[in-house]
Amino acid sequence: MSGRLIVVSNRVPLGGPPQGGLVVALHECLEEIGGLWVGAAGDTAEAPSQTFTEHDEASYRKLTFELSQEDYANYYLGYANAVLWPLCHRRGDLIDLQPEYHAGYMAVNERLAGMLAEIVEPDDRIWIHDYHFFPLAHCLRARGVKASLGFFLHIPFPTRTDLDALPNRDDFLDWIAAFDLVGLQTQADVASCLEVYRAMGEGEMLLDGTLRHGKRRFAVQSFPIGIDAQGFAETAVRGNGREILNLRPAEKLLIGIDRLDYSKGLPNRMRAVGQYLDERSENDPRATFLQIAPPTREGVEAYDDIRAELERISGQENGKHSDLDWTPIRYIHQMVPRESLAPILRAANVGLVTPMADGMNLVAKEFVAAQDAGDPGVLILSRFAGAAEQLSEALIVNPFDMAEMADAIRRALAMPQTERRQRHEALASSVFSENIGHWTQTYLDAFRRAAPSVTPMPLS
Ligand code: ADQ
Repeated sequence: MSGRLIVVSNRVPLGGPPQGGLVVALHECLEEIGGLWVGAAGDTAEAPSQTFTEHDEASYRKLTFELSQEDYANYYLGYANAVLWPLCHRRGDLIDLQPEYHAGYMAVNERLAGMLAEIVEPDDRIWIHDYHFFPLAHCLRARGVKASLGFFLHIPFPTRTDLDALPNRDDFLDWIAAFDLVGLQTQADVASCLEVYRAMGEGEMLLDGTLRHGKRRFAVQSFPIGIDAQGFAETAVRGNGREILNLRPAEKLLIGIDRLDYSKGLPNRMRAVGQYLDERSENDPRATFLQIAPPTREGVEAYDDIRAELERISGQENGKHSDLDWTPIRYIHQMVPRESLAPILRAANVGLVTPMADGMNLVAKEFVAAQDAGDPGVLILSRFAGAAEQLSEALIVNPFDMAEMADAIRRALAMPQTERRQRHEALASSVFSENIGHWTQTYLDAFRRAAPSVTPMPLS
């Protein structure tokens, strides 16, 4: 690849070895081909500088930009997480439109574009990640930047109806069209994107598979993100999940691991477990449901609400079903190190991944990678997780339907080993082959192909 690769993401991993599949994959990629990683600094600053701070801790360059308290409130918590996040996760009812949010979001994107324009060279490739930076390519183009601009959206692409809730929805079409390659998680996301341009823009699909919007031509493709399956599987066998959790010999384990977020479907999941417990017979083995959900984005009202709601539901269900020596729902609010998380996933008989909307959902893939192939657990997966496009051998459920989910729990706990093995084999073959390395490779290959033919070109 000619030129440098510049990765832009909300955060740059600093201080110590990177953690987590995506961060490690991008880090390894930059180590191999060289380049820069740009993202917001961890702390806010009183008066944000107009230049990057360089961190000398890798073979490639890490650059951070500063956010003020106000930027953090308006750009990050506000527009990104109280407008765009609910919009893309089909929760129009939670969108909190405040003029200062939009202004703050644009100001940060404009400032970052100005700073990038100072350092970018024409043959560089800038790979921009996620909804924090929807307008960044457009802002860069306005500053005359000629470099190839790629995007990857980790969350669902909004549908035409979702976008109707955005006051500046026509700008959104111009923002996306300013990239050369738009990477989305699933085929369904690609279909939403094409439909948005067909219906709302003057867009048309060209014969080479690219999309035209006004004078811009750009490629849209799905690149389902994967995990470091091998690494996760190795971590899973290094510990004993049953011992970590202090489970009794016959006790079954149902597991849920999610950031505490309304998109993850936690209240319905807990209610479905409650319904399963309601209908469970005395002779069935005890199945304990462990939900690990560390709070995120504290300060956004909807996140405080979901926390309170879950505490209420788990309290109610435990009140109804606990025994002197058994609490059927264990609900933990912490981050758990991967050295414990992977063995806990391996110890689970059932993995509950039931989001109401999710770009991909890596926990579904981690659950599969962690299993013992000879005696695997069963994955219950929402049809609204992007991962359901690849993981069709899971028990696919509708997260709005508590009875169906309760039934899937029953079925999973009773599933014979042969069926569990067959299903696991199909799931594992996808998770281990379409891993995170495959994802970076296919994206960068497409970026290399897309860029020369899709550089800004006026169509007469
Ligand atoms: P997230 O919404 O954060 O990611 P997800 O894909 O599930 O969701 O990734 C979460 C990661 O955090 C997983 O690796 C998981 O193991 C880890 N994690 C969750 N709870 C944890 C805990 N208590 N302790 C430790 N680790 C925990 C966004 C999109 C997703 C998309 C990813 C990647 O919303 O749909 O899959 O980006 O593109």
